[in-house]
Amino acid sequence: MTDFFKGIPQIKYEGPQTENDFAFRHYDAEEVVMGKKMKDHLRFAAAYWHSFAWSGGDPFGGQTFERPWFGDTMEAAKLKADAAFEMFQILDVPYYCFHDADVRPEGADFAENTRNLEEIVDYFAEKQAATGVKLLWGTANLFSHRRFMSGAATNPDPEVFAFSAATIKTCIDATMKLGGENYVLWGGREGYETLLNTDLGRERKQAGRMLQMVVDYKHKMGFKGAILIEPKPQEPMKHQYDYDVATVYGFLKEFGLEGEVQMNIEQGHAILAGHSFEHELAMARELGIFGSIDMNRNDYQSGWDTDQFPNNVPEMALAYYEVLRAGGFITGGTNFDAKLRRQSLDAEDLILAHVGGMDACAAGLKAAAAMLEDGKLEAARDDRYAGWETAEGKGLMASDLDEIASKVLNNNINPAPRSGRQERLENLVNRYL
Ligand code: XUL
Ligand code: CO
Repeated sequence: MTDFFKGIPQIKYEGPQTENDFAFRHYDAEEVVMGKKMKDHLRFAAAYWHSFAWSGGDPFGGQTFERPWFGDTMEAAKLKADAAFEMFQILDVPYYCFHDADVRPEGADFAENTRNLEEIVDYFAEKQAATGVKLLWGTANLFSHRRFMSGAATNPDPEVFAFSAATIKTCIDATMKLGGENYVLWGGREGYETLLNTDLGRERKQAGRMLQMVVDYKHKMGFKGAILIEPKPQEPMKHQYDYDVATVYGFLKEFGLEGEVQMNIEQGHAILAGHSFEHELAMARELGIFGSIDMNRNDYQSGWDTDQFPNNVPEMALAYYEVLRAGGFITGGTNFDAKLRRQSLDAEDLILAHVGGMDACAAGLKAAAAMLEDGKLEAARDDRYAGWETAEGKGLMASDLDEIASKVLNNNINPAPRSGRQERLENLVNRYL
């Protein structure tokens, strides 16, 4: 037991009318929505890196947070784990996610990194057994250490490729040992700063080969979870190879990995790519590669990946609408890849950030479920495409240009434009919020 969260109560559902800051207004874990408990729809996870490893720095200033577990020793890593599992329990989040570098002290070399990771994984296994908290996904941090400054899989130095491959192996092993339900790859430095020094073709092939090795290892080890790629268009590199869902799909096809790898889609990354979150979710669904989500929000003025906690219910509603249309999560979940603002120093800030985020997601989910169950939005969509369900519409797809040209001429086809009814549909959506 640490005393970091001393005085903070267990967070419970009290309903929208409560005046208690330390309570859920919308997230009632046991409430059934569309035939499933809310906790099973949302499958919340807390992110170790933002909540327990980040020290509050920004490009203009260093650490603002003072945490008793800061320090690069095994003792500190265990204290950090104690506090982390206390937070998971206060919030009753069923899952957590971590990178190797968030949870273990940095070693002098690969062997020491591995020993440190194994020691902390054993500690996590005990904590999971004692609390019932589970691992949604594990991943390797192949972007913070200076050895990765020019990439991990895409590095010009084959020794860095080797170090990265070996590290991924240890992180898949750790994920499996902890019963993790997914393994995530975010290509933090897999991109480039300038074409003047970059062999783009070679780097993409290296990334493809690494991913094939990951998939092969998954099968060799009998890992039942999903391998997930998390697309992001820029930051840290000026050009990232995993730009967005559609780009990653092309990459998977090129390397014969479609059907093997799914997407972990992050709200803020979608915005950086010039998309909406719901666009990326819908695209993944249509391509059959929807897996999991990283939930957060960006600051729309700064245009940067600010990783704030989500608080915009209308945005959440449209996102969960697409999640529900995709059939919901199977191995995936809602991971809060979100961090406090650097002035939010207190333990209670960490708790209240999650409470607000969980409530916004729950309110969004309920609105999304109501929209779907009501069916008005889908009926309007069906109506818009109804022509394609007629014999003539279906026939077009099997025709050629000659046949179609004769048909247009003979039947004097002269289409009249129809309203897209956007405002009417926007008004409809607002009725559920
Ligand atoms: C970075 C980011 C990562 C991944 C995991 O923007 O989202 O935290 O989620 O490496
Ligand atoms: Co993320």
